[in-house]
Amino acid sequence: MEDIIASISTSLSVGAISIVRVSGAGSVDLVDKIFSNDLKSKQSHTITYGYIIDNNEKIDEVLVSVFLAPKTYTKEDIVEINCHGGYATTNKVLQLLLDNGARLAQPGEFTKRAYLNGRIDLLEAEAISDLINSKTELTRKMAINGIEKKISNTIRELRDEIALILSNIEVNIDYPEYTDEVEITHNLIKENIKNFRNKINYILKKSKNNMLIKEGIKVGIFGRPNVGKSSLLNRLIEEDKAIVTNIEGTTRDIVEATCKIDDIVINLYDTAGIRKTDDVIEQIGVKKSLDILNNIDLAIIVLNGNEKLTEYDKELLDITKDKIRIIFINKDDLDKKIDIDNIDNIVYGNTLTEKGIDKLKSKILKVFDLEKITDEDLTFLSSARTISLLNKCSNIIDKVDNTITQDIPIDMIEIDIKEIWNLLGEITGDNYNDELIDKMFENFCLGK
Ligand SMILES: Nc1nc2c(ncn2[C@@H]2O[C@H](COP(=O)(O)OP(=O)(O)OP(=O)(O)O)[C@@H](O)[C@H]2O)c(=O)[nH]1
Ligand SMILES: [Mg+2]
Repeated sequence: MEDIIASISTSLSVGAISIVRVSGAGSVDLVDKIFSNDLKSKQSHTITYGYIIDNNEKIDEVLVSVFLAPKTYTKEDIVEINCHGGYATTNKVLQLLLDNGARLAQPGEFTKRAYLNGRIDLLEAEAISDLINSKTELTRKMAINGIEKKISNTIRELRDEIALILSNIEVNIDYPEYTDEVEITHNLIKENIKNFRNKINYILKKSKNNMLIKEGIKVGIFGRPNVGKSSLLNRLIEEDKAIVTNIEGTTRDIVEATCKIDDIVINLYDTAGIRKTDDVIEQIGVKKSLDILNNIDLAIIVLNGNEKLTEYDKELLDITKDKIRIIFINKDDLDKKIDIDNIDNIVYGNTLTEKGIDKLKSKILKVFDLEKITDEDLTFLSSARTISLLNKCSNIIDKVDNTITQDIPIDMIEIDIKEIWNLLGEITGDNYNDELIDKMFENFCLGK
């Protein structure tokens, strides 16, 4: 039998109320030992008023909720003590529970039990953590969709489709003597795999977008010295954070800042102007700029519209040609001297009058297809763990689709299809290994 766990579920600070939560068979008896009133006779989902007592000393005046298994958060008996907020009282109540036989819960252990006891799946568990951590309306909506099983349902539907394909393959293998049957199922499997491939790639694209919404879009600002990178950062965040001067090489270290565009968090990185330099500090800055180029979702390349393209500009355009990027041609308040065409995603503007800044903001959302986000858009995966599993599924199904069009015997793809079934099961947590579960719940907050 599982032991009884206890933890402070509210954040430990001075406040009106703190909640200390206890879960496991025997929780009611345990709390009863330190409570002034009788708890054992209480019905499930009721609240009782009384005192927490330690050797006849009144510790706190509290309200105690009793929730009996199985209709509880963990599917076990749960008792919640609503005590007065603050360090001394809350810690004392917790200490008394530990002295009387409870064990201090690990981070996320209540939710882990909810999962292991079959009340929620791993996607719902992740959504609970996301809801607690959400900082915008969009991420809150996404998380509540997860708790409502919308994301789990999407993945389970995929898994059902794979099960159907698998059973058709097995029919095909088991009855090869019925050639008609083989022909029919072979075509059917081909068609099913095509549909599945389209669906999984659509879900993957939407999921990657959800991850951007959840984590924020990482945007690096690059360009040679003095083109106006720091000025642009300041305009985007509407604050004079980065130092701006007319001296080339002003920015040496990466300047990080955040802003929001339509409730989507944008993590900005202003970088040192890229050029060859003898200045050692600036050299390090230039190296950092190039390093960060590999760790961002979007590059904004700033060019000076008042000058002809230089070798450095051309080099930067070349090294970023395969990246998702927007070219911001700055200083269009001055005469236009730049000669650039045949390049996508150009925005003209200047940081003095802020012309083009709104256009740039819309473009940032547009390149990721995030201009109009519907409620349906927020019903996909959003964590690195699940997206990497879905990515694997997508790679396998691409391979299978290519194989099957070459009329290779159908049993050759059975192993691959089974692998997809397993991977989808890992996403929901229907398949799991202990190490993964331990790792996942470690990141939860205490008391959840
Ligand atoms: N006319 C005009 N001047 C600008 C504009 N944007 C920036 N500047 C000026 O250009 C100079 C350089 O601006 P910064 O923002 O420091 O340029 P930077 O690209 O960050 O430069 P480094 O940090 O040295 O790489 C400053 O004197 C700015 O006032 C603009 O849109 N129009
Ligand atoms: Mg700068």
